[in-house]
Amino acid sequence: MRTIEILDSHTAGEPTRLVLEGGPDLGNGTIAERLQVFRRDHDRWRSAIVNEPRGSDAVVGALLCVPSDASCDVGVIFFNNIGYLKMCGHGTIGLVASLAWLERIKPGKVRIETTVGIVTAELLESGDVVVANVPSYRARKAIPVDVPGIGVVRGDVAWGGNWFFLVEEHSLEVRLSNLDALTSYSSRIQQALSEQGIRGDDGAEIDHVELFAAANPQEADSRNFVLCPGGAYDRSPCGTGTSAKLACLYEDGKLKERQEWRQQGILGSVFRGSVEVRNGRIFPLIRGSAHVTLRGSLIIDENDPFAWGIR
Ligand code: PYC
Repeated sequence: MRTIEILDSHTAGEPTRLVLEGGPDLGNGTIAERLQVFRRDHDRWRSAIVNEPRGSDAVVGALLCVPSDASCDVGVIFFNNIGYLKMCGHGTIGLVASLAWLERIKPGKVRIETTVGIVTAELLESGDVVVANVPSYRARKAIPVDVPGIGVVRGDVAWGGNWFFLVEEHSLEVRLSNLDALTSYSSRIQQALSEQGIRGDDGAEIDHVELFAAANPQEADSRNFVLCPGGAYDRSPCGTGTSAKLACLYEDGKLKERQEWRQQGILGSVFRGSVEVRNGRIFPLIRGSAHVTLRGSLIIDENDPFAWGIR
């Protein structure tokens, strides 16, 4: 019998399950190296933590780690129903809000070692969290992809800590009641990108698809739907997706440095974003809030046929 100590939260509706204790032993390498160990030797832990019967396709796991970089306060590895996320914006907001809830941190800055570099977050007195993400950029603009059953769809390939295909022009209504159509459309785009070898700069799969629509200007500057790897949609406006969007807007001259951009997600919740430019690199800032929903222990009983999750 094993127990895993967890703290659940949601950020703008999107769940994060923070693993505090009892997770797999990944050694003392860098967080990027520990991710390789997690994937190679302990993947069943990922499934046990986020998948049914204890979780759901929407849950993003965040394994809290001792950082290898002495300048950092914590390390984290993000994962989901089918694999590992390179970075996660909503999950970082959830992590910081959870550490605050546990009284492990006070308002101020937190340096976080992630698998794609160091991310700084600031816990504000209000409880909001501002994530200073990894540098983000657009790799290719208006790439056509021939999607079976749909036709040619054009989108930008951009990095915001994960790889995204950002689509402005499509025929779908971006609202919650249209979820099935949005999911099917985005899944077909994702599959076509993969089959046609359209990839991120480092040859990595473009595993997130983001569709945009106009928002009510009193609420936001844009509305999105984001399909995550594994088929679940992001309940939040997606921190890394908003970062990719901010980089594209800045590169198009549609957003100035430090100008606020309000990105609304499919549930109506909003992240406030902006960019800072240093040495020609675009650093997105994403502001949001998270709420703790559950503290508990997951129990892994080897006699349980679904002890390691339903995969
Ligand atoms: O907020 O970056 C994010 C994210 C990625 C996948 C789910 N949420």
